[in-house]
Amino acid sequence: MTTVTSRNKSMALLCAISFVNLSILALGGEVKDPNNTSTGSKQNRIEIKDFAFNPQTITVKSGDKITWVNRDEEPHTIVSVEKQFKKSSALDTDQEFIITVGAPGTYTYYCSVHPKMTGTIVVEK
Ligand SMILES: [Cu+2]
Repeated sequence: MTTVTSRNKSMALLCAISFVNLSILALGGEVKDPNNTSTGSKQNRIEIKDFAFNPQTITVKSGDKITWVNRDEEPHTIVSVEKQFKKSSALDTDQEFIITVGAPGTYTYYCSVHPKMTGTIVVEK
């Protein structure tokens, strides 16, 4: 009887371990998802660091997404000169702002808190 009980305990432990492993795998999948967009468009990321947009000029295709992430301790905004997209709110540290680009063309944007910070978006067909 004792053998059966300990075997049951081992099985229960194995199940628990498998469950934990599955949870980790599921989490890993979620983290990877933003880099593997279902549309097949590549990830276009602009980092805001030391009061500059990096890269300052980005070339994307119409329909692509662009993500800005603020790596500064200061708040920054993203404002389109040509009103290509709606102005972002003030981004806190590590906060992101995402747009989907539309018509082809060359667009400029700046940070309304620090207007000397500018960037260019080139949208190809
Ligand atoms: Cu700024």
